[in-house]
Amino acid sequence: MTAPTPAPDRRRILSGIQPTADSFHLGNYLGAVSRWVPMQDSADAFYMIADLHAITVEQDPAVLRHRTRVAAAQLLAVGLDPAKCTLFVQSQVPEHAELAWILGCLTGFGEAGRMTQFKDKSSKVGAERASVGLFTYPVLQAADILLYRANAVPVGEDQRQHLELTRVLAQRFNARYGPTLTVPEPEMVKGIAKIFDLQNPTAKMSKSADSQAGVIDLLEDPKSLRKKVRSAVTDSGHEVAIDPENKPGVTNLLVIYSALTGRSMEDIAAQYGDSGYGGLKVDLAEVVVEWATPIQERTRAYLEDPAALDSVLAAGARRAREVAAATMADVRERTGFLVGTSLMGTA
Ligand code: ATP
Ligand code: LTN
Repeated sequence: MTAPTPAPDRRRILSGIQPTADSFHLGNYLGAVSRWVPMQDSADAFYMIADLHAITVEQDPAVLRHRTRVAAAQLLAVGLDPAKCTLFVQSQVPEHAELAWILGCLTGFGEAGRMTQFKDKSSKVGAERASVGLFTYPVLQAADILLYRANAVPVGEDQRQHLELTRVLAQRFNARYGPTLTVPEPEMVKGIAKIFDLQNPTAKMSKSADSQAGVIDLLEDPKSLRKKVRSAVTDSGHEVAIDPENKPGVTNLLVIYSALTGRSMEDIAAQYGDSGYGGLKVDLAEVVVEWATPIQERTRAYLEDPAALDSVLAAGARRAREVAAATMADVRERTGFLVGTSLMGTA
């Protein structure tokens, strides 16, 4: 397999997703991974399966290994092309953990404690059961980004605070040790659709929702997909219209319909008009099944040959390590560690 050869003037981007579910859901797809596909043509793109982040909460090793492969298979199935981008698994690049340690030593305790994702997640499990890894999660995320000297990080609004910390840590490192790390631009991907739960259309679709009845999984069987879409909670009245305030359920269905077909929401709303919600739901169910089916088939095909899948990931890790190792060589030297091949073994 040929490694992607980036043009020297192409900007570098990095993004990641955790392998923490048996399938991506529609929110992950529309809000994150589907956006990655066109960017592999316009940027030198690094896409990472964040398995180190996945162990910040309780986990099962066999499940993690399986989910890591399922995540990779889905990413390839939705259109990531290893000839165009670098797709890799975080733990296969040991430099992530090493840089995270160094950055952790530059992070204030209070600074880390102000991260809202940590506050949310630790309050769910309780302070005693929340791990130090969960606390330093954003520092590891900063390492992910800074190792590759990424210029931009395409993520949704929910990651803004982590990106801001990344910028602060890069600036702090550079101020203390000399210019070394690239400060990434806080590029929130505009218009990233926030997809809401089909049963509770004011809450975001999430794998950690109490009930999965309103969560559409990419790898779900067609019968269940149809049932979930057809039984989506809609609003009072019967007119199909774009109205996030008063008709959040119907509007969410229009957002999904539009995103999966490329048709405008206005056009779809006009088609169904006052013929009631039923027709919209029946048709959207078919749109969802048609979207999921080919991706499921490709995902299954990748999973049938784990050795081939692993070798795609190994090639991605080799390419990622080349870049990461170069950054770490600079970082080690700047930080004041003894450097030189005789001391570093064969790495
Ligand atoms: P949790 O809610 O348990 O934290 P999640 O289901 O939101 O998990 P993440 O792994 O946190 O999934 O998110 C992966 C990516 O998918 C992130 O970039 C996030 O912005 C995006 N994403 C998640 N849910 C949605 C959603 N409902 N709409 C749009 N984007 C989403
Ligand atoms: N925290 C991110 C996943 C993630 C990431 C990254 C995203 C880990 N490392 C580096 C962008 C860049 C999430 O939960 N969406």
